[in-house]
Amino acid sequence: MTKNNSDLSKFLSYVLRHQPEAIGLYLDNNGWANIDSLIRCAFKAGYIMDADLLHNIVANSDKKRFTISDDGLHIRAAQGHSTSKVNIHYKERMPPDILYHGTATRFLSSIQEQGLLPGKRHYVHLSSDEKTAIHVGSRYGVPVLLKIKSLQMHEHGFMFFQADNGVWLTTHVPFQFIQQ
Ligand code: HQG
Repeated sequence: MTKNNSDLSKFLSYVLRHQPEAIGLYLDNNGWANIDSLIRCAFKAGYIMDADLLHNIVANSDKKRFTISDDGLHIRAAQGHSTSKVNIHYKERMPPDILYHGTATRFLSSIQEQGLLPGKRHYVHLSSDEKTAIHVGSRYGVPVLLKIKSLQMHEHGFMFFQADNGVWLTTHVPFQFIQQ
């Protein structure tokens, strides 16, 4: 079956964020894969792409999920990792007053008890716009928008990072910093 760009993008998310070993791909500590190696490993797994197609997928990713290195030789997922092979050194940044997190109503009671936790991923993902957050939440059920008092968290010593694509990351949001 031929794979379209959306299939290839999902495949890239899978190997660059979660299971590089599924295709024998090496990711360095900062999440970078050599593009030639990726093309070779993908081919063996039945995903046919060349460097041009890869660049095309990266350029057209709605959420700018992937980054190509300045020298053009490497690619990585901007955020969303769960693999223990990767520990990206993100830039620490001062967050805006409020950031948003979209979740599903069925998670609310647990979030009330534990705050926001990263789950399988390395970080809790936050966005600066409401629309993106609602869309993210709708993947898991009836969406609900949470407003996070991010600047206040920062003033309390919580660290915030920003991925290449602008997504905000932090390790835990205690419930007290979610606006009621
Ligand atoms: C929820 C997508 C119960 C959390 C998006 C979320 C994002 C809790 C789910 C990126 C909880 C985890 C990440 C708690 C958090 N109890 N549930 N204490 N704390 N949750 O997929 O944020 O399209 O790992 O609210 O755009 O949904 O893939 O995280 O609903 O940037 O490129 O547990 O993935 O990007 O789900 O999404 P996820 P997320 P892509």
